[in-house]
Amino acid sequence: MPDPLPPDFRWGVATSAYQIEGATTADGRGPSIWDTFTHDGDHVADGTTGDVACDHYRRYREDVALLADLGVNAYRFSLAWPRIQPSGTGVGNPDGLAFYDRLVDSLLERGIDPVATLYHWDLPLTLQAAGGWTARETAYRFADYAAIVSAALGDRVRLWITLNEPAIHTIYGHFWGMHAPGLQLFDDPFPVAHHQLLGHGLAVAALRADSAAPVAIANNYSPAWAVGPDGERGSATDEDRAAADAYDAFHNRLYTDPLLLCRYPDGLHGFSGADRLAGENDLVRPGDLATISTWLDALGVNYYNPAGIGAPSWPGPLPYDMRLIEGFPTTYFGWPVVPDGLRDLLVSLRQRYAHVLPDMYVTESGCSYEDVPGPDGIFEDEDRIAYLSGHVDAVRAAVAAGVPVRGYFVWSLLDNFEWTEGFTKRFGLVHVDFATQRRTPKASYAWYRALIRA
Ligand code: IFM
Repeated sequence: MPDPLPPDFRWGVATSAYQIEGATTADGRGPSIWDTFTHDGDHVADGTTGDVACDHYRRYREDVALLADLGVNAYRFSLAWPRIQPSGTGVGNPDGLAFYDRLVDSLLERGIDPVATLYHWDLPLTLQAAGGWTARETAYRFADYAAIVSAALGDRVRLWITLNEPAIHTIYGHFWGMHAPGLQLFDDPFPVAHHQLLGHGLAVAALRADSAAPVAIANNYSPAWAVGPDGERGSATDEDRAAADAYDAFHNRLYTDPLLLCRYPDGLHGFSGADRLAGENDLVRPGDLATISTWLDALGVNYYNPAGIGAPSWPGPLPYDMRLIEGFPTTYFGWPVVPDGLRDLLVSLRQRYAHVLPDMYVTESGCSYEDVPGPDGIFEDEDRIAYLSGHVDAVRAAVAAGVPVRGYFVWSLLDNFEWTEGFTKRFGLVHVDFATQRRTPKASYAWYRALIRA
């Protein structure tokens, strides 16, 4: 059977600035919310920070060589906003911009398309002090930042991603408070969501002022599976299914319907504060939805696993309970491995947004495993190979079913700083010894290289 993937399919890997760069005070970089969050309190499992991480800021040439050897034709990275605007406003910091200039040029020299994400959660601290994403002003500051980046790199970046996973940033960072900035806005998390989406829409226009490259967003999609208390779909009740619909509205549709359908989704009535998304008011102002739904070139899909959802068992702030899904192998994170979930997700996005769905990219797909080296020092990460192989097959199946997927990005090139898990969860195709910064490609790296070559 012929391969359904187009010949110009983008095979890539993805990273983000705070997770790999380190050098958090170098060359005028200002502090971000993740710098203070990791330094204050005990938010991170192993007590670590991203101060050094993979030291990519200084070792980027070595990492670009790894990319070239891997054979990817695209590399998704993020820019640290506080490197570009150390206090979140004003002119661009030349030294910060120069780093990304060098990175982009070295990628292009190796024939690798730079795919640049503007925001992967590292808000400049001064903007947080002014309200962060709870404040409408932050959306406008984000557009200013996008304009600076586009003017500097817009001639060479091949695909822009505005935001990474606004759902996770809202829910983990501003609802449960386990991510920076550590807020618990149980009564009304929706301004955080709305202002990120507004910032996205404003940034799309700002990017296009200086760049002809297509623009996308990378959303986290976690398909909602109604399951019974035993973790089986077969034992789900109508109440569990209603809870799953609420989860889907809150986690998935909230960040896609406004972009592609120019409206907020149904199904949010069980969430405190959601009435503010219905109609125009001091939060959703006239013209906001038109801005948010500014025409998009591509939709980025970050997929890891479906979410098991049941009816709420306690009167908490959410109208659903998270439940374990039974019957599937799990990663070291405990996440169920469900490759077919990716195919089903891509097909369902195609169905829901049939007439408006732009090109799609799987902008993140990956897994953490323990990755113990063999006696020869080789990391035979067969679990990761099986995981990735299944997910690539799922993409092939979706494309064969007519879904316009144009690329697949493995999360991640390197083991890196996994937020509240610190360095305890490894997602890389390349092992990093964080004491020595030695990089050692794992068996999955060789597997991915062979796949791309084939
Ligand atoms: O490491 C994260 C990344 O920053 C965002 N998407 C999920 C990854 C794995 O948890």
